[in-house]
Amino acid sequence: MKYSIIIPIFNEAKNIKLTIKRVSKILNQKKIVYEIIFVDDDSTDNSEKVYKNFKTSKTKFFLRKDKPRDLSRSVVFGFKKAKFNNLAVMDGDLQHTPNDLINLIKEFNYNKHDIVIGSRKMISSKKVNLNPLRFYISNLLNMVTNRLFELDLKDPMSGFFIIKKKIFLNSKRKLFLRGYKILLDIILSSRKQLKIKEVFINFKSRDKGFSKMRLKILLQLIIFMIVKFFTKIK
Ligand SMILES: Nc1nc2c(ncn2[C@@H]2O[C@H](COP(=O)(O)OP(=O)(O)OP(=O)(O)O)[C@@H](O)[C@H]2O)c(=O)[nH]1
Ligand SMILES: [Mg+2]
Repeated sequence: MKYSIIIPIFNEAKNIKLTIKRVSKILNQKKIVYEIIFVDDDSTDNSEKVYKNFKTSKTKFFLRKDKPRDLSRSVVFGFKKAKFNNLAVMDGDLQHTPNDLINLIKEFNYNKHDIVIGSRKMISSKKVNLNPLRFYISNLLNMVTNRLFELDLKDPMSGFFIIKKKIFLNSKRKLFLRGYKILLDIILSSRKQLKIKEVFINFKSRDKGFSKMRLKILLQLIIFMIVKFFTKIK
């Protein structure tokens, strides 16, 4: 199977080189047919210049100029540019490891899932490299999400997943399209019952660059959940 790997970035100049090198290396080793698509939300740190120094024949870079910048919209922008039918999404700050990408791909290749999620083991804040406050808020949100939407997912907020393009296309019209939770948005907007598999991943701490997580994103998520709850389609 062939994969389009979508990597949304905002001010990740310090991580682009290693991301291209590490992800490409393992995909080449495993003889996977792929393209890597960076969607840059008009970064202010020379990301595009850095990209040009390290690009390969299998990488692409798209600048998204729409304002305000938005992670979900960037991912969807990347989906629309993808040439393959299997869409993988991962962070561009090396928190998602190339080894885990291979594990997700293996699971996606050999079993007929609509979505495979790279899930963080949310058992202690240290294990998932989150500060205690973010860890507890994440856990609480996961619990509320599962309850509200009758799901049973360990990490419905993950930014690391693989999805069939047709599942995305199926949900497209109903997407909320704001904030960080594009995976949950797609799951809640899908018109069919989805076959979802979770694979545990190692979530590394961010070495370089800055987190873009803000209070605004949490508020967007709460509004998203309220809207989705009142427009539930199942
Ligand atoms: N295109 C685009 N990418 C974004 C935006 N916000 C974040 N990103 C990228 O999305 C990925 C995840 O964002 P992070 O800020 O690392 O979020 P996080 O991993 O939850 O937070 P940390 O653990 O603190 O790193 C990274 O590759 C970011 O560069 C955005 O508004 N637009
Ligand atoms: Mg990060």
